[in-house]
Amino acid sequence: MTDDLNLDKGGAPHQTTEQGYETMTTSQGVAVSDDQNHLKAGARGPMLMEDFHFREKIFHFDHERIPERVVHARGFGAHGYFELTDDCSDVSMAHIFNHVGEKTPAFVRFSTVAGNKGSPDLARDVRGFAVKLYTQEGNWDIVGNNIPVFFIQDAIKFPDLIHSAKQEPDRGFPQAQTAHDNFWDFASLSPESMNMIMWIMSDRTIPRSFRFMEGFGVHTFKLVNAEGKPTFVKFHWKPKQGLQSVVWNEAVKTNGADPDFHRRDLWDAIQAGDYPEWELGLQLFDEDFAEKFDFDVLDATKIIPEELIPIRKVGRLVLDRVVDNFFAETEQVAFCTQNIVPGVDFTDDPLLQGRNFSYLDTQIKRLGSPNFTHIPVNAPKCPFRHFQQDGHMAMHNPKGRANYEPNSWGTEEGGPRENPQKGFKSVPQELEGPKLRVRSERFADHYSQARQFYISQTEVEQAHIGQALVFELSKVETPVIRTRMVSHLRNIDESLANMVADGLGIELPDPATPAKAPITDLPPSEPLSIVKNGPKSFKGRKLGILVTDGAEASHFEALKKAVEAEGGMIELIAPKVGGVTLSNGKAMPAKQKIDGGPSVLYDAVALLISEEGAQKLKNDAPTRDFIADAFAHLKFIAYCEPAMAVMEKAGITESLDDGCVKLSGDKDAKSFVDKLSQLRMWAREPKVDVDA
Ligand code: HDE
Repeated sequence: MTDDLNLDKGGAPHQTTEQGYETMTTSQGVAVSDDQNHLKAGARGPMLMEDFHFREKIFHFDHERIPERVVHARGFGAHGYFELTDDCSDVSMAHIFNHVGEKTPAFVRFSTVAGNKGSPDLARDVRGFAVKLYTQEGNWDIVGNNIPVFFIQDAIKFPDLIHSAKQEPDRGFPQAQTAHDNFWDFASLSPESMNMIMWIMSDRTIPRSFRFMEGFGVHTFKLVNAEGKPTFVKFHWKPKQGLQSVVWNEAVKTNGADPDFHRRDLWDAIQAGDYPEWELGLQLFDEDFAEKFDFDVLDATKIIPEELIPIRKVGRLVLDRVVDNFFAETEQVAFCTQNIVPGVDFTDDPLLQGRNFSYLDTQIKRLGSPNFTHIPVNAPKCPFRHFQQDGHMAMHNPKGRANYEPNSWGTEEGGPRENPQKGFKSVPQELEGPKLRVRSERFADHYSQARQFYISQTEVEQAHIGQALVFELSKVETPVIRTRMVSHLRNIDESLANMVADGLGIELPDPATPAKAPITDLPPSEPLSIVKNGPKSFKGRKLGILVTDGAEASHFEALKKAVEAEGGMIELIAPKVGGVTLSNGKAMPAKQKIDGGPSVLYDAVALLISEEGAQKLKNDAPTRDFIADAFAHLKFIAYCEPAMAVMEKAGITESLDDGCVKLSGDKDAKSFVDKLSQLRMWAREPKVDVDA
């Protein structure tokens, strides 16, 4: 309850209970005497309607839910700030781009797209990356994703896309996944989605954490400087932590082990003071470049490779505060693409134009009133003044007589007026043309960039794309849809098409007929790969140490020291959550009991098991799974000699490789931790996966 609602705290006669608790009251402020029993006629009699406390409590509960977002329902938000590091007055007059070192408050909400509010975090899905910047000139929302392209080119197709991706309407499943007929039917009938299909089948859609993924504004926007000169821009958020994803089998198991894995990760990191940070990058270009570029810069299914337009890093976004209340902030935050400030402008991207309508409309439906801008998380932090009034739940109610203009009430009483000098102005633009429902010819090449994305990946990543396609299409029940999809892959990469056809056990179909030929061979682009843009250290990552009574204390100390020196964290997993006693008699509490802390929750693992511990655990299924999964998920594993007995039962001792480090001497822990920035032993993959 906020202080201003808790009126007259000091003077209220019923302020505290005899035990010193705050007194519970009704919403009207009347003290409650009994919150355990409703008012009845006799001890076993019926309820009396006059029980206003019961009625108020239950009616409020009945109304707790608001509609979840029609897309991006599951999300997690945090507060932080944006700080400009490079003056951008050459391209934008926005205050936020002109004051190096000034911190602008920000709220960021990460999300999945297709799943409902309660769906698991590790669904294979695009992640939303929506940023609200509370600038001194009004709120600016960059409502982006972790993928720089989109499925469709025109907003009119959005309801179809989303209907096809979400659960099928007759059966109400599957939840939070595209692995079903309707999605692949729509995608295979919409060749414009092919570039996006490559991106979503890559490991980008199974990020290890929100902290380890990029964000993109997707559309081309404009920046406008003080002379009114526009410059085209694409926005990029580059994580300082480096990129990292999980492998599919790990994602599936993480969803079972901890469906809140991503939100917990962000919460824990911020609470621990390990604030995630992204650099804001701008790709800036002019009309000339736009004219010469092979693709239309208004087409949101295309990127501009960083090799063509390098990224100018201009600022940093830091998330340093968790929310006080999930509903008030994360659930009620309302992002709108049309929220821009002077110095920023839209382009005619047909997807962006449609979004500018949709977001305001959806917030009114979801939050129930046009006064959603009065909710603290949505209200600007700069002064605001207008004549919009009344409506449900109006919180900011202007005083005085003037609620219209022009009026004769003078500057004191007459309220606000437009400001031609400082107000937002759209960049003047010549417009002409017939009224048409058409798609520009320049949007017609659907395959060249899909191919470019594919060939920019490492071999491992290419294999994952192939495997993801085989997995998803194997869930499709209608053979013609599978075949149609493979016919598109033939226009992207012949070896990929072969891999997928083989994985599905079907004949290679003829290539689909492209809307525009020929398909161009574009050069590979390094920033498109996750593996090539990984972290430089183990910072922000977690080593899970499976430990038993009697485990060698020196190994534990050495690992802890080496991991913490890298900025990483350790977490103990033990047979009992009460903890263990190490060889030196030191008692260590555990964070997890083994079956509640499977190895999927960690970036790397260590097995500090004593002889006695090994005897107890070697037939324990969760312990075996812990080890076998860590190995199968290509994780680095440190182990001590006695752990070998359990590792053998887990079936990994015959395949040990350089990613498995035995701890014997003093230096072993350090050399193990030195390897951890590689995150995975990719070379192991063919040994643990027949499809790799
Ligand atoms: Fe959204 N999108 N979208 N979208 N979108 C929504 O607004 C929409 C698109 C994105 O954390 C909705 O508040 C249309 C692209 C994010 O609260 C809705 C089109 C991109 C979020 C909506 C698109 C996005 C949304 C549902 C096609 C990446 C979550 C709830 C033209 C650049 C924001 C809501 C949050 C949410 C409409 C396409 C990102 C219905 C019509 C492209 C991150 O308004």
